[in-house]
This record gives sequence, C-alpha cells and structure tokens, in this order.
Amino acid sequence: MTLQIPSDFELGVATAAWQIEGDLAGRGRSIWDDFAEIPGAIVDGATGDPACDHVHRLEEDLDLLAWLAVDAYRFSFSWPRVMPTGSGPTSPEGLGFYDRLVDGLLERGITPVATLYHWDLPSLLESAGGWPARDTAYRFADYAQVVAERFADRVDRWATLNEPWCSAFLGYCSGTFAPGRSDAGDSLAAIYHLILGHGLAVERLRAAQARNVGIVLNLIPVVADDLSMEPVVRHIDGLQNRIVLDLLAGRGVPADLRESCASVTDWAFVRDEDTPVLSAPIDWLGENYYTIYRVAPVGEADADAIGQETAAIPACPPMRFAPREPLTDMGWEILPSGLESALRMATDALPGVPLWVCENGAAIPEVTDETGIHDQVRTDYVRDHLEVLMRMREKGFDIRGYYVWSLLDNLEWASGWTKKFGIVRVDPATGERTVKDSARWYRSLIAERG
Ligand code: IFM
Repeated sequence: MTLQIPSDFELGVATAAWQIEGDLAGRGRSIWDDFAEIPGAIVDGATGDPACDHVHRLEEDLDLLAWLAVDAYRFSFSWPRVMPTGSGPTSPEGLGFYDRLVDGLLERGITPVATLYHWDLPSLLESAGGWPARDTAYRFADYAQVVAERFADRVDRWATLNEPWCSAFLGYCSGTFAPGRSDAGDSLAAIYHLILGHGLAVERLRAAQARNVGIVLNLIPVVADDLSMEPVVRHIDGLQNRIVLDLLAGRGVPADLRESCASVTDWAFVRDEDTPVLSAPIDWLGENYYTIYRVAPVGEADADAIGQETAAIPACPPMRFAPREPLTDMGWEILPSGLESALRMATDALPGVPLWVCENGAAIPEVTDETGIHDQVRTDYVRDHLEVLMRMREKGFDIRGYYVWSLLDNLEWASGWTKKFGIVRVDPATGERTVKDSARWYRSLIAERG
C-alpha cells in the first residue's frame, strides 16, 4: 500500500520535559532527579542535566521542527520549572522559558500541544506522600490552573497527564521508575489520585478558557499465549486499561479488579462523590502505542522487555510476559495491528471522543557511515503504524493525528541514553544534533501529503 495521508490529518513529533530540557539550575527538583542519584537506578548513571540541553538550544530545536514542517509539536511543561516547590510561588524564569517555546512554535506556524504532567513530580510533593496521597491531586489542579491562565491563549490542545499507568505502577509498585517505591496498595491509590488530579485539572483548564482538553494514555492490548491464561489477561487488562477507562467513563473501579486486588488494598481511598470529577467530559483522547502484552504461563525464562515486569502488577497471578519477534531494542514486540485494538478500546469506552496517537516510534539499532544515520527499521515502523491508522479512518474511526516519539534521542528514563527513539540523533557528550534518515523520510511524507 502506498501511504496516503489526507491534508486534514495532523502530523507531529513529541518530547517530554525531563527527557530533553536539562538546566537543573533553572528549576526545582523532581522525583526523577532524586531517582537518578540512586546508584544503579538509571542503567548508565545519566542525570536530568544536561539531557539534550534543550533549554539552552531552544532556537536550534525550534528550527529543526520548522525544517521538518510538522503541523504540531507535543511537549510537556515541567511542574518543578513552573513551581519549583510544587505548590506556591511560580518561577518567572520557568514561565518565561515556556513563553519562548510556545511563541517560537507559533512564529514558525507550528501548533503547540502541551502535556501538564509527564512524570516529573516536584520532590517536595513526593516527600509529602506523592501520588498515593489524595492531596497531590489538588496540588496538581493548582499547578494546572497557573499554567492554563498563562498559556490558554496560545496552546491549542492540552493533555493533563501522560501515561498515568507508568507513574502509578512503575513508580509505586515495581519501583523501577521514580520515585522507586514498591507497595502494590499505594500504586492503586496512586492511579486513582492521578485520575482524580486529571479531573480536577480539567475543571481548572476549562475555567481558564483552555481549548481542547484531554488526557494521554498507554492502552495496551493483552493477548493470551495459551487459553489457560485468560483470567490473567483479564487482571492485567483491568490494571493497564479498564481501571482508567472506567474511571474516565464514570463507571468507577471495575468490580472484578476490586475483588482481584483485595489482598493488597481495601480501596478506602475511593469516594463515591469523586465520580463526576473523575469522569469530567474530555474533548479528545491520546494513545501512546508501542506494543502489546503477550501473557504466558510461568516456566521458561522471563523475557527482558522494559516495563513488562510482573512486579509492576498488583496481586499478580503466576505468569510471564512473552513478547514474540520482531522486537525493538526495548524488547517490545512490533505489532502494528495492536494499534487498532488499542484505539478500539478507547472508542468503546468513550464513544464520540476524537483520538490522536500521541506517541509511536521505536528504539532500534542504527547504522552510521559517511552517508548518514540509517534507521530503516524506524521508518518502516512509523509507516506501518500510519497505514493502520489510515485503514481505521476509512472504516470510520475518528482519528485526527499522529506524533512520532521522538523528535530527539533523549533520556529514556531508567534506561538513560542506552535506548534511542529520536529521528534526530543527539550526541550526549556534546549535544550536537544530526538528522537521521527517518527524519528526512518523515519530512517528505509531510511535504507530499494529499
Ligand atoms: O520515552 C517514553 C515516553 O516518555 C513515554 N512513552 C513511552 C516512551 C518510550 O518508552
């Protein structure tokens, strides 16, 4: 199939604050700065400064976006850059940086799409209890209000949270992500309070006249490798997908999950009166899709797929993740058709809500020679997923746009610099940017769009 993208389909690229910004001197600390100081927590010992030194290379990065001629750029505000202590006074320098970013995008004809929380909780709020504590949701709403009041006139689309599953379960259950805590009950309280924070923030964004308010999830289709695994699939699907979709849809915590997690929590943090807040209407939903979960009986050795760890699943029954080849460098199975399953889940739960794919891309081996950086597997990956989207649109799904993850090679969280997702290479030692083949291909796709 020749990939034909209609002119009204938005093409963009995405990044996140902690992964690219650097400039720790210009902001407060976050849980990721603290986590990076724990020996071994980040495989190569990388820290959030300089990262891609984006704060000091802003003009260069804006010019890269203009060269790509993307319609939209998805970035995240760093909560501790805006409010260094997480609540209370804002930082004029921090807000000024985002003024320059947003205005620079608009000057170049690029639509700013902002995420308010991409995992960098201010350290002081973690000391006060973090996401397992209800109060964090209210602090998040206050922060959302400040940002919305300043930027609602210029940011076109808002996401409250990015992938709350990762914040809750990698952060508080397996502890493989910041803040590195391992308590299954706390992780369930965390996911609930993240969605509560989302709902409270939606109200504040609307009050500040923000346009297009939504949330970005990582819905992951769960597939049984063996019929005996069906009950396990339901449990994992409940934690990965249904708990968030059901809260957003006003259905509360799924009944089967209340039961299957009873050994790790009494769910005392759930309050009936929260339902209207949790299910505040949204204007759009973002899906970050990379892979599926394939669930197999225990027995053979566990696969080495990042984030696919039984320790991240509260009350996990005996099982293992068994991704099949082809795999990316993350150990993630490449399965473009899974994107359709993920988007169907979203549409089934929240009918009528338009969809964007807010992240999709691959960490893969690259070949560098005197002619350039050759990353054909990444180009194929992006093209194959876009083909799935075009077919879904023909079937009538309301899918409005797609963002490649990521513009730049960046700090891949606990994997540091060891996994590269960028369509532009960043040399971690010098910060030098070099365009890869996939970026040239994406640029021509945008230029040749119908
Ligand atoms: O790098 C991350 C991003 O921050 C969130 N979504 C998945 C990406 C790849 O792991």
